[in-house]
Amino acid sequence: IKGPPLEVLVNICPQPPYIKDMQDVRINNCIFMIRPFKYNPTNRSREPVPINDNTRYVDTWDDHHVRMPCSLSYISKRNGQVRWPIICNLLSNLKRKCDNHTATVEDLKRTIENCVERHYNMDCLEHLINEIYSNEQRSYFMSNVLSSICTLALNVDILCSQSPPLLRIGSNRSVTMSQRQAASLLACAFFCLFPYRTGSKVKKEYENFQNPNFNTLYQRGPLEKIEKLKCILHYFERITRQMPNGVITFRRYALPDQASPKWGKSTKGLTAMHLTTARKIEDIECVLQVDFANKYIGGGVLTSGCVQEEIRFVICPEMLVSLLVCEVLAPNECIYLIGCERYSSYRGYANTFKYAGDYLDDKAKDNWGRKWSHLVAIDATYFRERETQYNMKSIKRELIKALAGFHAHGRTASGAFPIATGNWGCGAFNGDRQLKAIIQLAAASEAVRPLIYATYGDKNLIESFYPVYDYLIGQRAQVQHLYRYLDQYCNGRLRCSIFDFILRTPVSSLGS
Ligand code: AR6
Repeated sequence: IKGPPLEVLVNICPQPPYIKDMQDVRINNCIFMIRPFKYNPTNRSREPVPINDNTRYVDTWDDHHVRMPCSLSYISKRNGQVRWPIICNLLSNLKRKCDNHTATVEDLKRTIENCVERHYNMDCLEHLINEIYSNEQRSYFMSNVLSSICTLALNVDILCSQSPPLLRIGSNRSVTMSQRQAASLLACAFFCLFPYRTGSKVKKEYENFQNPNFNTLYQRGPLEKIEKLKCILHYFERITRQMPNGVITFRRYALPDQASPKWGKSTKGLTAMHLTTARKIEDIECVLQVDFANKYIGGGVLTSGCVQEEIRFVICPEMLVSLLVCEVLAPNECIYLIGCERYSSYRGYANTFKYAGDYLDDKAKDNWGRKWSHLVAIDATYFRERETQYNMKSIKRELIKALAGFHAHGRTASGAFPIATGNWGCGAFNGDRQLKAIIQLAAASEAVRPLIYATYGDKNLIESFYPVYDYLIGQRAQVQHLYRYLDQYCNGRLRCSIFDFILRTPVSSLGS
């Protein structure tokens, strides 16, 4: 296959993109849970500190912040008492048993149920620890690891020092926290402590949010759930051995109406593109990687889903914090997950997915201390009937969604590092691979960003896409022409693929 070699494109931006120092970011919409921090590669052990580390926990019990289990406003409906001292008591008891090497899975289950005052099925958790783990693994987990998870949850008020903001629809906000803060939030999710997010108790304000608590992951289900749980428990094991000291950011972005291009008039030329079958998106470095997302970020990661998004979130569990803070995505919105570390290796996919041991993530860090890992969550449309994707209303929706995700932020070229995507919307969401390829090529060209297209083993797609790209480049096609191809293809709904339609229709015959 012709085309520029992958390595050349990837090395367009070998350094993490330049970003302003934290104290220079004076935008209200950037919320920091840590004090201004500057990463210094010669002092790698320095760790960011919580924003209010000298004061007591600053609680905000409202519908723009995560309602935290440590809030004094969190009251038991059963007895009218503040819940946090009761939870602390339960977790401290469990921790004591862990430290004495006497804690059992039964103790863990009882602690969770008492903390949340409800009964859960936790067959999957029990099966993994009691039946699958070796004696050595079980005793290490039930003593060292579980004890540390208790400590992290018990100290969430000190470590986080304030309630994280919710990233609500249209808010264009970001939240930046240390990996340690993320770990303490995930420890609370491990014990299912976040209030009003589960089952019949979901508050109206959380209707459009995921449930970040792990109760559904513990519930009995297909075998791959156990493998996902192995990845998440492995994360806790890793951070118990050594707490990572970096920073992560979740950023919500809505493409403004005025930034939506007139696709049919855009004179932007086609972007540079490279196709690869062998590499997975997460293995392509120094790019903006695409998460084939659900509008509820994370999709089925804590239930039974096990495709691209879910796998990514379990091998990089800090991404699960997004379930806690992100409201459902609107059609013109995306979420960036920056700096999340990868902890697990895996093999297989969907029902063959398997945890495959530790993964050491040695990516460079930017000046905020975030790993050079940029993921953008964009949710394609689910087409129950495949036919419904061939109309311009659907296509415009997908173009806007892709452009929101691909949009280059900042004026410098370093904000426009390449995008690594692939069969977005074409697995669980039933899209047409060729149609999505043209849509994503149009959006990346409009955003003026190089494209690396990972076809995930689909050689046919590579062999058919490259000649189409070559044909278009040869005719100096622009974004407007891709748009017209899409329009005429859908209107004619010819009995051929869009690639065949393009190859038999010269750009000059498209009209204006
Ligand atoms: N790298 C590159 N390509 C991949 C990878 C990878 N690591 N993994 C899968 N593919 P899918 P969707 C290819 O079904 O259709 C989730 O539940 C592979 O060809 O994950 O957008 C979300 O939460 C696969 O068939 O994405 C949503 O609910 C194709 O990408 C929903 O699925 C599509 O992957 C999104 O479904």
